[in-house]
Amino acid sequence: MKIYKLKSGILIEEYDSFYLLNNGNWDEFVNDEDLYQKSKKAISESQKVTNATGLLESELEPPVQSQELWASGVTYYNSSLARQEESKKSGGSDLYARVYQADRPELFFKATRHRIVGSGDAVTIRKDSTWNVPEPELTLMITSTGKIVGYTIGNDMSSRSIEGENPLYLPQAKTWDGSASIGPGLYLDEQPLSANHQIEMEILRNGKQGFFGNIGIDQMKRSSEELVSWLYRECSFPHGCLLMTGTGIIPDDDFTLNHGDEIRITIDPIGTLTNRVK
Ligand code: DO4
Ligand code: MG
Repeated sequence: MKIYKLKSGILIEEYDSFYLLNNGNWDEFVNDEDLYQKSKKAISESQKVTNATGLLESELEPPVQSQELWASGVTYYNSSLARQEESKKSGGSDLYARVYQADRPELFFKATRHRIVGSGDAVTIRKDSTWNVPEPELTLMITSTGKIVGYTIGNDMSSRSIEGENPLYLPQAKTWDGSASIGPGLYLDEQPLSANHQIEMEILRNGKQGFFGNIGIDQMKRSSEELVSWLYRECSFPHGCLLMTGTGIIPDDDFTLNHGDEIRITIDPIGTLTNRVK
């Protein structure tokens, strides 16, 4: 089952049928340990709609309201290697090798709703950055009690030139207006998402494939539950929280995003997150 945040309410998808919960409040709705059952029940109180494609095209918003978006770093071997290489000149290489092995993961604050865009919207690149990449990441919806109740797709847009200059520039390499994209909706199931799924990313440049990469979620060094338990150690999240789980797809060093590129990230069964670079 999937739920989508629309301007006019919440759209629920089950077995290719769509139901609109008018005026559903996102914060109240999603911060629920039984979100799957609650959404199933909400179908009976909703209107069945036949114009779901039109609604999703004109009204879709990212699946976030008052939740903070956090991100995990260096959770895949590829990410650790790429960052060690990138930070050689700054003398920071060793930090990335160590955090990959350490008990405590790298977790950083990414954005609030204001800096997040949804599927179909444009992401941005910083004007003061020369090396820019998308980072396709499985993203968790977690309740205020710390339970993972849904999954979405995230793009942790990153400036590798700023990050490589000095690891202390991480907040500037990661956070600016339009630096995060999540969506299209939340995937809900009774069971946790199996690690057998693949994350795929395709980048279209002038209509042609400019990059393709994929990775199995089972290549992640840490479990989602482990990342959540560290994040919730000393932070409370009254409305729940979203957490990106890190990237394992790293384009070659000579690749940088261009204005006009289209980024498509797919995780079956969650869907596809599509963004143009403004
Ligand atoms: O420390 C750098 C950020 C790492 C990151 O965002 C990732 O591995 O996905
Ligand atoms: Mg990342």
